[in-house]
Amino acid sequence: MFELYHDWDAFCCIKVRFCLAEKGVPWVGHHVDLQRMEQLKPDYLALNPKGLVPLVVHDGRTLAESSVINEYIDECFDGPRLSPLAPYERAQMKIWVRFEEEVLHPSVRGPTYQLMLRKAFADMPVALIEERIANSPTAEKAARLRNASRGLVPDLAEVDVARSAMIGALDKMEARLQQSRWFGGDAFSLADIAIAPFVDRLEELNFAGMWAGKPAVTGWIARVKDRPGYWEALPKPGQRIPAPLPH
Ligand SMILES: N[C@@H](CCC(=O)N[C@@H](CS)C(=O)NCC(=O)O)C(=O)O
Repeated sequence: MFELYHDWDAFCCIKVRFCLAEKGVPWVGHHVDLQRMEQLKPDYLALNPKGLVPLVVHDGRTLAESSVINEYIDECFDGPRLSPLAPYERAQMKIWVRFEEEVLHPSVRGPTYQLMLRKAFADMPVALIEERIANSPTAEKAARLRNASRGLVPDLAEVDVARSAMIGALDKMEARLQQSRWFGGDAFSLADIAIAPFVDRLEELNFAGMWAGKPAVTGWIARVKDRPGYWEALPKPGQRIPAPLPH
């Protein structure tokens, strides 16, 4: 049995669900509601002391880190290969997965907290917020959550810094996709799976206009959206974080 601890509208969880859908792997889900800071409940921290989703339990063993999880899924299960065999293409795939980890996912974190989770946390009782934050494994996480749970006034400077990083990232993606149909080369791979949730989050943040004038990125997005697995991975109505605050 393949168990996934996840939240529906979390970047790294969409990434793992997209991989599972592409491979056709059945899974059982356990919802960890980030809008209620459930990643900081003691029973979840016992499974993943970092207090992050996703987390997998397979054959009784746990595994964290979405990119590692996706490689594991690709290797463990039948279904279409999601990693090129040719060494150079395989290396390219890894470079673009790393780009997602180092650039894309960090760039959405600020706006997600400032514009989306801030709104969600506004409905949480202060005592519950403090109870959860007290369990935070790092001071950085505690500070981020406390900042985002204090009122409905976002830190737009943080959003602007992120916006610049996103524009720079989309320029790099455009250059790569001018040369290559998919991020890893000729074939769809784990790199495309890793980067696809970035598109979804930008759409949720109402930043979709950022790829106007980027035909190669626009074409790649259309090809990703042609895949049923992408739609299977996305949250369904009612599973989304509320629409962002004005910005
Ligand atoms: N490098 C980790 C990052 C995991 C991560 O940051 N997960 C987010 C959701 S996409 C999370 O759990 N956020 C809750 C928090 O930071 O407290 C991975 O790829 O799995």
